[in-house]
Amino acid sequence: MLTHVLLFCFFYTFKKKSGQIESSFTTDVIRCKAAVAWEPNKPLVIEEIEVAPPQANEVRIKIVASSLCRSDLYLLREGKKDFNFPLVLGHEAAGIVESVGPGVTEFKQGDKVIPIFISQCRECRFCKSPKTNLCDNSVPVVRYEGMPEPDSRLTCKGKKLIQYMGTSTFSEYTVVNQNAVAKVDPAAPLDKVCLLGCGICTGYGAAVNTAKVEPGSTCAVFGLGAVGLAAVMGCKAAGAKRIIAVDTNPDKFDKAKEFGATEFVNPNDHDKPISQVLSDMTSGGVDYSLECIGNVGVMRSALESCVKGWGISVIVGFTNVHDLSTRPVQLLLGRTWTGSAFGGFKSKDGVQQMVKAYMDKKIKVDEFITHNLTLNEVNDAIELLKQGKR
Ligand code: CXF
Ligand code: ZN
Repeated sequence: MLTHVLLFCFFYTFKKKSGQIESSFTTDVIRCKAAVAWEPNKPLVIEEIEVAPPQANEVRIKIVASSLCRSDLYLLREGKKDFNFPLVLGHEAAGIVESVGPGVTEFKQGDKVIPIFISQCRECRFCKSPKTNLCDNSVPVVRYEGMPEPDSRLTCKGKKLIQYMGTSTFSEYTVVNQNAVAKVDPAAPLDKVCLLGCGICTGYGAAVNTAKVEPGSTCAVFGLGAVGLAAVMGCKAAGAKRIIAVDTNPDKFDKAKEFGATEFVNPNDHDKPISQVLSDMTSGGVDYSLECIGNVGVMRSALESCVKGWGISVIVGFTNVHDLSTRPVQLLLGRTWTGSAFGGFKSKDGVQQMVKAYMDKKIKVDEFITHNLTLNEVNDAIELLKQGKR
């Protein structure tokens, strides 16, 4: 069977050093294990690394559980273009605050937290607008011309390790800016809620916040990995009547049904373009479509599967290719083509809201987990995710 999300857990008990004061600053460097990507497209190497103490406004976190997201693999494959190496991947995790730097008031040692790749400083123009979650103080997730690499607290063999997405959770410890950390319910199981650090919020929020799916509507979700399943779950929560799950791997349909999909389409079973198939099924096109793969061809199909007049298509899957196309008439006829990162959730607020929803049993999380592995098995996790063929 296939893989939705892989989880590897570092189960440690967190112990306070005797005599340590809870919110004291530390000057200790921690030596611990991390999975280092020395170069693109090569297996990660488990190394002993040094994790510097948190500086002003930073939090050092003991990672308890981290899952693997497809964007990590994308970077490992395409990395050289966007980021230099070596780096430490991982941006979907949960842990416990080990120490805090000067200026940190929101967190103390022992707090359960989820690091996030988008910050929420609450002060910038973007944080102040209800229209976006794209805080201006987030680290660059991909590097464009002239953009500096994010600073890093991780080193190995005398080399700085780039902290991909500012998080680098494939490490026993990491350091993250306090604006990009959400405190979570002390009762939350970290080996489950780690999934709220990316995939589930990304897919669910894309349906609920970005598309703003309406009750009684018809939706199509393209790609049934973790993000797609979360999008299906979001469409269902928003009251969609029909949720059409689209994937070239029919093994994924049972799981999609569990999450709320009502119909299933494998593009390989049809001679017609998938947009035509969906248009025929829905008398002219779906109200909402969500592309959860990161493939520009599928993005176009998703848009063209929408009904004229009011159809909304959301780009959710990540790719950094430079061109995307459709016929302008598709938009002229009233379709909206949009997208979101982290499901449009203001990052800290969104994580807390989703952890609460999980604790209140309003959303599924456990059902996304297919494997439990250790950090030492990270390359097996990568292989398993690659085999989840799409
Ligand atoms: C991210 C990937 C990098 C750009 C923003 C969205 N999604 C997470 O996996
Ligand atoms: Zn991700």
